[in-house]
Amino acid sequence: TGAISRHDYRPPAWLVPETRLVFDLDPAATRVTATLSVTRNDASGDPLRLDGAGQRPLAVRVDGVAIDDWRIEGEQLVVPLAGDAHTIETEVEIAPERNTQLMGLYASGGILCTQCEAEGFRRITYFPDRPDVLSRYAVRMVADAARYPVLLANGDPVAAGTLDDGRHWAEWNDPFPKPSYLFALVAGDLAVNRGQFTTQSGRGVDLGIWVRAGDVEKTRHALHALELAMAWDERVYGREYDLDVFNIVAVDDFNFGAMENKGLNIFNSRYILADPDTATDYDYDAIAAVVAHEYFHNWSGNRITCRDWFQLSLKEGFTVYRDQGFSADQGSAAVKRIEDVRGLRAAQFPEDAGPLAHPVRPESYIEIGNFYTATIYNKGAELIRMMATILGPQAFRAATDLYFTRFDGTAATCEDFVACMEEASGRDLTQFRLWYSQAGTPRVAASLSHQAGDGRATLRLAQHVPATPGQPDKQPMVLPLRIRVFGAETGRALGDEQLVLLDEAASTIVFDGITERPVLSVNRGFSAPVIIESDRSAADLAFLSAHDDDPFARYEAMQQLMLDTLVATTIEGRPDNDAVITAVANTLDDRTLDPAFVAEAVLLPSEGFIGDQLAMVDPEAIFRAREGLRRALGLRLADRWRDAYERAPDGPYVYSPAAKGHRRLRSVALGYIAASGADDAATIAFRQFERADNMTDRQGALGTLANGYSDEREAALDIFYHRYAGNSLVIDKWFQTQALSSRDDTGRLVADLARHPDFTLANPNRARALVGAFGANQRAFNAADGSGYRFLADQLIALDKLNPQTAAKLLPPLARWRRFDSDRAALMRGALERIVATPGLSKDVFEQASKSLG
Ligand code: BAL
Ligand code: ZN
Repeated sequence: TGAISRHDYRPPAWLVPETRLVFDLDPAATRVTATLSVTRNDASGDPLRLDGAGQRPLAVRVDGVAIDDWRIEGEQLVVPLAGDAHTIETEVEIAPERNTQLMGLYASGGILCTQCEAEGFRRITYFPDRPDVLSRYAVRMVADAARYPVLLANGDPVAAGTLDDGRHWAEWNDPFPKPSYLFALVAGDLAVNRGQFTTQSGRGVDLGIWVRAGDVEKTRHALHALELAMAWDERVYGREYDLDVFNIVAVDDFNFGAMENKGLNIFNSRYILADPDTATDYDYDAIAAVVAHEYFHNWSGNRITCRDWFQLSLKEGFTVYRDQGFSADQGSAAVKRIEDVRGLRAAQFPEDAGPLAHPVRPESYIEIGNFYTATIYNKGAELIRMMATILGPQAFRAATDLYFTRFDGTAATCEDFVACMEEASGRDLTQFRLWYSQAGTPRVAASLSHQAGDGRATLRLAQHVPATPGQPDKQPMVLPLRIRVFGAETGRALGDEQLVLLDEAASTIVFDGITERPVLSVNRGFSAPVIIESDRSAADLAFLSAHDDDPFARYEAMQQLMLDTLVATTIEGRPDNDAVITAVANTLDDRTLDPAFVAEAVLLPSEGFIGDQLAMVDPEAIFRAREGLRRALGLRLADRWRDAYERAPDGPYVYSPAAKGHRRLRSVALGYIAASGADDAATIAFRQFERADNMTDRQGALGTLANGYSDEREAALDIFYHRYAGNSLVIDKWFQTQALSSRDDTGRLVADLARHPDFTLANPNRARALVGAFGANQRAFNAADGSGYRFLADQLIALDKLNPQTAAKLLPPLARWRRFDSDRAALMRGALERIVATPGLSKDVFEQASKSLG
């Protein structure tokens, strides 16, 4: 299969202390000359092996002399070398304009740019393309001055000039040794929004965000976020920026959200460009989070990188944890936590429960591009969060200081990070390490009983980690559970919150002085990424949703109440919605609550999350149950929704936590008004659509209309499309909104949209907006006739020929076949088998499809 195993790691036979690259840039034929100083790193006597992909060497020189005893093995250039230190020079020619994979050097809308993580650098030049080979780079770019007036690379600019033939050149040096995956260059006709940042030690840094000339106004939010992030990292982690310049470039065609190349971040334009007319509050938040994330990588990723790709979560999990902390500090920490947990449950829990489950530190891979997953990123962040909880803030900060100091300038491992946590805190994390090696979401049974006579309560906890592929038997993990008990009669807390470390299969905790019936609040703040199975009644959950002092726990109690109700309705078909309706009414009536919190708390769990609770997913029954509850809530609380809808203050758009919360609640209320079937719902939504001075309200209204069958729906989609023609990020929203629609005919409409002149698989954002969103539409995708599966397979096979990495990311919805009835399962397997049998399939898609078939 070509799988690579973690245990096969060997240090590199050769190091490359210095790298000089000369690029003669041209979209059709770019000449790359690479001069590497190489030094032997072991006693093996091995030849020098340089990774390549797709190119042939035009010349190979050793110490300035052309040689011809090199050979190609697989895709590697093998150069036999006597002695311990040499200079190797290679020349290759590549064609950026024909690079549809968007890995290596490619063209996006007339801009030449790079993406090298994980293994794109080998598509540019021959190099030991592995993260533990750190090199100092000097880069010279030569390009047509009119087409590519701006030339950027990593580090600091050192020289520039013009040539007689209409071309110009620029040289950049990066003084910090880095792995090849952090290499970047950009050449294009770009305009800049400049900023200045003074670091805590008083050094000035020139900031620049580079975009097409017409987009400069849309970079203000991103630049502001960058300045906030730089200050935050100094304040919270003591991390200061280290170069004289920090540049960000936005391009339209990008596989990831963004990339943390040293000193030259390259971004998917969707995570840079924003103004109120084209970007939602969600987009604004995401831009700030991603700008911060990439910036934070300068320390957690670049100054300290990964020894090998099995350690990917070392930088990604930690950096997500850091960006989550940053975002929490910009507004409501409680709402941020709710959003993050919702995301974890939407993406990571299903991954951990299916055939693509893998540990946070995987044991093997075929294509590393498939491991940029919710497990590596988001579960990885939860691991860091648990260690921070166990250590407490001071010891955690001491531990991160130790980590940054000790491993600066090196390629480190997850083990190195955990060892720093232990050393700085004096705690033994031996058992905690299982979180890195065991896949699967632990399930925790929690049951509280009351011995009224002796004023005691007994909490019984038991954990179970389900089997996952290749891991049939699991050990008990260390689960940090924040727990508190409340009195059902008085509503008061009965004692302080406790941090319980459940590290055995089962454990009992006794609470004394419990004089009234106790109600259990457990896993507060989602202190451990687990599934709680408790026997709490609907009444107790409703009680917690009104009385718990931990906002996350309040939200969670409401979610559990809704989930229990929806699961029962799905299975039995006889809804008993009263407890949910009362709890939602109480939440809407509590004017002390933050509207942003209320909006989250009253939202029903997604169809996907309901399905995850069931042994067998019945997408139609889930949809009916959920729509039934939405309608009941809409009808029974009709006045309250109208009140919540009207309550939001009017006035011009402001991006602030308070204004955001009002808009969010308004949009949720509109959804319930529509769900009630009210005659005027489409009129209200259309009025909001037309009058909105911002994309949040406009798209909120469009989403509500798109779920229905009104004339206003067609009018709004049409107006929206024409208003934003040519703005690809907004047209993505147009596609996505329709792909997520709950209409009965969404499958057919999506198939039509795939033939729309504006649809293209060549742009990853567009592919994700239609095909990716459709795969997340549980009911439409799982149509009983298999049309959704066929559609996804067709698109995926077509996309694989252009861009395997993005194609493979669309596959996971097909991996859920074991959870469905035998007819659907057979249809899904049929789609997977057709994919696997496709001639010329990439290893990216092969790995995902073959593992999914299991
Ligand atoms: N390193 C790939 C993009 C990111 O996680 O920042
Ligand atoms: Zn990252």
